[in-house]
Amino acid sequence: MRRDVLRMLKESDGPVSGRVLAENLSVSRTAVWKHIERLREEGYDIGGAQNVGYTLRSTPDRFSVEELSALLPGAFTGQIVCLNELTSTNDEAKALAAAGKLSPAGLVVAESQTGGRGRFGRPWSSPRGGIWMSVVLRPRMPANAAGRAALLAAVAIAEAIKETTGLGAKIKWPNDVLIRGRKVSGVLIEMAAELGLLEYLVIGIGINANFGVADLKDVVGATTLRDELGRPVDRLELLGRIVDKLLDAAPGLAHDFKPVLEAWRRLSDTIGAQIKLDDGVNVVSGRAIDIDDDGGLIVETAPGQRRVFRAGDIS
Ligand code: BT5
Repeated sequence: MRRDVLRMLKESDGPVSGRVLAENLSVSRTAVWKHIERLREEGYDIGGAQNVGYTLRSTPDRFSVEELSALLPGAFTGQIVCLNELTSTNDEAKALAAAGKLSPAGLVVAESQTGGRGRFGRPWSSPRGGIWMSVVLRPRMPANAAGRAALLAAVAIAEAIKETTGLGAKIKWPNDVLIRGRKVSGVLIEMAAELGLLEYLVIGIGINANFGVADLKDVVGATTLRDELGRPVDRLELLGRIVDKLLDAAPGLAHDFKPVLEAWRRLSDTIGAQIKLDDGVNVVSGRAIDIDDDGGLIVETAPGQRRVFRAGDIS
């Protein structure tokens, strides 16, 4: 019911009277007033009074199932987990997906993480004000195409940042998102498969949004959207755009990946650069030439000599 009150306030251009709300929702005006009071307690700035009409002036910078449900497509209805604090949204998403939940899709969001993870078990600093989320999708495709989801996620993040803030975000292979050369976002893909067929994908996304870089522990070379812009961003809008982009492109990961690859190349900070690549075994130097159809990095390690790398860190 509270969600319906909120939806009506959001959809209206001007004030909505208590009477209209009550009639539309088939409740008393007193009930409407109580819902408005609850929303105000939650941080919604709602102007007006019973006989003038209510106006939604601003929404709190906090994730809630109500807000997220109103924002996301129907596939997510009833499949959103939104918590104040969590060890890791990826861990929670994996546990739920493995138990058959979050189907056909799902979202786990936390205001902060106590055990956020990067790739290769590295820690991921996740203070309040960031966007720490895991999207569970179940596209029908061979498990070996799952790695492509990391490139898709990086493209979705970089494009959504550009659209919501105007900031020029670039991608560093394989899936770091940078602003002015500093890391603002990272992606951690996990999955489950059976007999070579993907069961579910967990797309873990971390974005440094509404906090300052000083809030990050033991991290160098990072930035945050608030630091870059000098003001907070609309985290909800950013999250919504990212999920939309993931949903649009995920079904095509196996057979229609060209548009994502092209977008990735356009946003790349890596192609053409002189790099050092650490693949966990060796460190090689060379020039990054391109990515292949699965997102492997093609590096010219010596004149006329090219190698493809599937994983690693570059500097
Ligand atoms: C990543 O790993 O960039 C993937 C990060 C994914 C985080 C999301 S948050 C939601 C979901 N739940 C999780 O538990 N994880 C996902 P990698 O490329 O390995 O980068 C890790 C390195 O980045 C660390 O070793 C630090 O040096 C640095 N780092 C840690 N926290 C950072 C932050 N908030 N911003 C920028 N860099 C950070």
